[in-house]
Amino acid sequence: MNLPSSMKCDTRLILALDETDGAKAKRIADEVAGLVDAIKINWPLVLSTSSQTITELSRKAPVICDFKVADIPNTTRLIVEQAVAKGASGVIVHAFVGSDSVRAAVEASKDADIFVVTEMSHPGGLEFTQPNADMLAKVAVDCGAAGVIAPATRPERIAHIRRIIGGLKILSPGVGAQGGSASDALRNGADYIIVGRAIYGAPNVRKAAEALVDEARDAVSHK
Ligand code: NUP
Repeated sequence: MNLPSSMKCDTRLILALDETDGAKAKRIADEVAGLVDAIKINWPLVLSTSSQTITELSRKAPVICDFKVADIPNTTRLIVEQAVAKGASGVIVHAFVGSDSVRAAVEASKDADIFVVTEMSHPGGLEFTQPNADMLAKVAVDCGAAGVIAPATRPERIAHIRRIIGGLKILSPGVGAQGGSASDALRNGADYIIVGRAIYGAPNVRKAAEALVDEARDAVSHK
């Protein structure tokens, strides 16, 4: 069993840095560093630069690797070990592959956090992930994950998943470009909002992040 997440929870904002221009990605990370609790990176940035980006960004903010690992336990362990060795504070994994793989991720993560995808935020998330979200959330609990990913596009589903996972963290993507609202996600039980295009695609990146931090602060104080 892992210890509870040690991720800071100051602004409740996690930047999804899916910018594929490496230099631009670093500039954006510098601009928002003090405004985010973590930076989440995904395959687009890692593939367009290198895994060294994990290390470089981890000097600016805690890095969550959204690798959505979905593999046998041994391969899962190897991926999580490599991400953590590069400086990741968290790794996102799928649970539909089975609890043995999620358990392998948690064991390999040491002090880092494992976050399990439950219901996905896009329309296709209704096809397979929504009907199985309860089971996926339960795997997160049973395997000692630090938290789950749940959709800001369907805030009522965040509240539902909260009832299954108790005190685990909820990280919620889908705010902005996918149509979800930061306030609704947080009021329905998300601990963090994950926001990508609405920040890195904004004309003024810092202002966009600040507006979300303000909205999050209000939402949490009026919960
Ligand atoms: O269900 C999920 N939805 C989702 O958008 C699970 C995710 N991990 N994500 C990720 O969150 C997605 O891959 C992207 O990196 C980010 C959302 O970005 P944006 O829609 O705010 O630009």
